[in-house]
Amino acid sequence: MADYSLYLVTGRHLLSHGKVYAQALEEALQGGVTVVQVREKDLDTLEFLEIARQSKALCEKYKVPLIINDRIDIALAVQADGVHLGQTDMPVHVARSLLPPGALIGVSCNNVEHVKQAVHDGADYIGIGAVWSTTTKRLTSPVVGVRGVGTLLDALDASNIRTVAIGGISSSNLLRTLHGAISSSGRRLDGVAVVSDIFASPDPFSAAKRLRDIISLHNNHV
Ligand code: TZP
Ligand code: MG
Repeated sequence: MADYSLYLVTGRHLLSHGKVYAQALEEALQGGVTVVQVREKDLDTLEFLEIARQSKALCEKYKVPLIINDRIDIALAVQADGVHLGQTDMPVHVARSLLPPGALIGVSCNNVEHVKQAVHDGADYIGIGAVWSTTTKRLTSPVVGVRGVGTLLDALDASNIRTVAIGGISSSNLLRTLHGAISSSGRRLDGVAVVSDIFASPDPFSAAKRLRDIISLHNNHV
């Protein structure tokens, strides 16, 4: 079972201070990231493939699952562990039919209908968001908020699908996110997904470690 607790989504365009992609990713992995999703919107196929290959090598080294955003062909080419699909991407059942058995499939959800559909379709996990406002992605629906995340967790009923929240999460609101995002039945998030707090940091190792430490603190108190 994958550990979704600190799920890094990449964003090469956010890299600062002359950092190269592989260096930033390795530092984040050393800091304790538990899943990596390669999400690169402005690359052509050849560049995406190269970034995915570099990511695969590093994820293998640190024994962390690698997820590819959108591109099933790239996921297959680098033998990634799975794909992450948006609401207008390939349907889950089509992705499932193309990927090897046991592949992880995640779906972005921001309302109850999305959540119920993802459960029905047999997705492995959902990304709920945006929980807070963010400048990393141009949002096409209102922010969900922590209470909204709780409502979406309610919609999962007894499903064992995994859950991460995404959008505007940083070390300054992580505890509020983890504490606040709880369903009426007591169901909690399995993790949080972060782009800029790690990838835009001049020190991705420390940024990831800070988040990890907060997650450990929280887990020891619930
Ligand atoms: N999906 C919903 S919000 C978002 C994605 C990919 C971007 C989150 O980025 P950040 O920098 O962690 O706010
Ligand atoms: Mg997509």
